[in-house]
Amino acid sequence: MKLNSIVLRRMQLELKAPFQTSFGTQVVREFIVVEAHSDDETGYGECVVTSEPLYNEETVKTSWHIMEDFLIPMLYDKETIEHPDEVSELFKPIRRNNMAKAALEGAIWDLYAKKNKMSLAEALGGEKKQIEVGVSIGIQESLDDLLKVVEGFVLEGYKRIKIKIKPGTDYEMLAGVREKFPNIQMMADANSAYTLDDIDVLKKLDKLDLMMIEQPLANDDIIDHAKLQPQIETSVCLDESIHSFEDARKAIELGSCKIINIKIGRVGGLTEAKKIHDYCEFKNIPLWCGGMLESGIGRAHNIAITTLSNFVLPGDTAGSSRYWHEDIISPEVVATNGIINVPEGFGIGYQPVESLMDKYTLEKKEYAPEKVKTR
Ligand code: OSB
Ligand code: MG
Repeated sequence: MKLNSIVLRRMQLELKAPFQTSFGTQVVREFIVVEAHSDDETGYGECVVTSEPLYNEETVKTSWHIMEDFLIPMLYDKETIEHPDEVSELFKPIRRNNMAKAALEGAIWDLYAKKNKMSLAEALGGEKKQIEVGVSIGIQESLDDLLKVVEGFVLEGYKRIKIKIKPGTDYEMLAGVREKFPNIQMMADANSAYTLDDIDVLKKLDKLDLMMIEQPLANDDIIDHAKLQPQIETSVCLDESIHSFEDARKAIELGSCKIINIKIGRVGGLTEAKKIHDYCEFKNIPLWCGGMLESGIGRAHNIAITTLSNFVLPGDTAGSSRYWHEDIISPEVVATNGIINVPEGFGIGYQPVESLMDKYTLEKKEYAPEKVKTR
């Protein structure tokens, strides 16, 4: 594959409703779209980074800088790319900055699949034709509000709900939902808001028949999680703590979790995600695909990776309408009864709509191998 140019677009979509987690509230979603142009095809990737460094250390500005000044020149250093697995090798000298790396790699994966007339799912080795998804619900003002939101998604057909918690907004809220929805598949996500000193409340959650608790302890921890897991019945799932295959291997060896949530951006791309997938399958660690409030482009990548066999738990990749008044792809992602049909077209299988892309673009810059054009 020969790249003619790479285009970065800083974009912004307004969320239908503010999304509150233990680390902050998102009202609008600012992100970056990557276009990888060859002679005949364009591959699309999404940088799932946020405006502020609250989920991880990257921001929209830092990831643009890392792509512009380091990663894009590295891509052009190579005469041609035969397979997208080469991209993560190329990027290896650059430490971390995983969301920046994943965005460029994702665009190359899409381009590769299109050139080879395969769906991205097929190119990754995924076989599922349908995937199961749930919905992630932010922290609400009151139990009444929470019950209304949950009921709305249940009526839309979602079978699995994840509820964000933080100290003070945890047991009572979850117990209230459990009472009204005795049979629903329910789980909680703390986004690192607790410490081992909170063991009493974490133990109390065992009464609620949760599928799992996601990232209860520090974002950079695997030691305390290994101390916590044997003390509670609920499965611990790691999100923030897992940035690589090596992180996954160490967490599993230590017994820090029984489940892992994979986010393509957090682990630096689809190649690394696949590597973690294969290892977790071998180790009998169930996986699911996490979300970062993606636009349709990132959403399509999530759907593709979820077709791999060890993504056995419903993920956070809900339909477009759960997030946006209008998405930037055609068709939009639709979840019916918590099921998404995997698209069969080449590459990501959804077409970014040029006019909608432009409508939500705040800034656009083209990087050609020889010259750089700016709008
Ligand atoms: O922890 O999974 C998380 C959104 C932004 C940052 C972190 C997280 C989330 C979600 C939403 O839970 C998942 C989604 O619906 O895309
Ligand atoms: Mg999470």
